[in-house]
Amino acid sequence: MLFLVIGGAAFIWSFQNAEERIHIPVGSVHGVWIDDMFWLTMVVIGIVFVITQILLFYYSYRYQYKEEKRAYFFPHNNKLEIIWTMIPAVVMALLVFKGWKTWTKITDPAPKEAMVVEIVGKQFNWIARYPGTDNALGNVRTNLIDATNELGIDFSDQRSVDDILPSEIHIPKGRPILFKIRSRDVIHSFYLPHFRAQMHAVPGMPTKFWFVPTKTTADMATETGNPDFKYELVCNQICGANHFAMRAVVIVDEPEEFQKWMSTQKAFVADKPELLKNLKNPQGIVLDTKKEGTNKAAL
Ligand SMILES: [Cu+2]
Repeated sequence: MLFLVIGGAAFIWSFQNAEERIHIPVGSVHGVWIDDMFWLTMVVIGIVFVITQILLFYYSYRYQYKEEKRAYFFPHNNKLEIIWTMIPAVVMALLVFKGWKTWTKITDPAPKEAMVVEIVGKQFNWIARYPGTDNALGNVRTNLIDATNELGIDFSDQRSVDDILPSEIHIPKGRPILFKIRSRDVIHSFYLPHFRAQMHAVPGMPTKFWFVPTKTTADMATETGNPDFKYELVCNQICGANHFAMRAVVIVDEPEEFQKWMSTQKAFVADKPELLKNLKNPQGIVLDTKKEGTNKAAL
């Protein structure tokens, strides 16, 4: 019985102690669904766990060995077997079904109006690419990767000309954001705990994840009472010696703030016109550098 009491106390303590880590504030639409499922499962298995543990310890105490006691021979009971097989099977099936429905909804194709951001994991940081005004990301080819062109963007593709590689990752609140995820070297994992979003970044196999952020960084700072609050993008797959430092900050802005930030961002090639020397079909492209006549090679 002592074990039951000590074990029970440790069980409650472990929950209280981990409270802060279990209850991470949520900042996305589907994050609420995930949390609901998590807590539903937790409550169901928690109740079963507590009841079965109490019975387990109680019965082994109550029916411990005593000289004068004789064991009762009880080999089989079909009715009991059916009850304790069927009830857990049905409850589990319902939980799995709910999980499957929710996951299907989360992984549905992104809505057409979704904003696209490409995220590339590499040892040991994340690089973001925005499609620019044409809303289309240019092609990439691994053999084009070098010190300047870290993503191997193919600048013979017209769509790549206005691609932006900002130093910070900003996204607007209330709009679906489709992250197109790639890796340049090994398997990384794109993990945004506050948005309940995780997807592996696999070399040679593009993956994606879309969600709608519901709270700006400032909203979250107010909610958590932490003026320095930051949404984190971390690598959640051990990927090498500096895995622990593979982290970026995601800033969620009000839509107007986001537009303002976006308008200050320059195309990646704006100050690297030499990258455009292989550009095909350059008609219709307006570059800042054009005025200065530095991208003659492209024309
Ligand atoms: Cu990594």
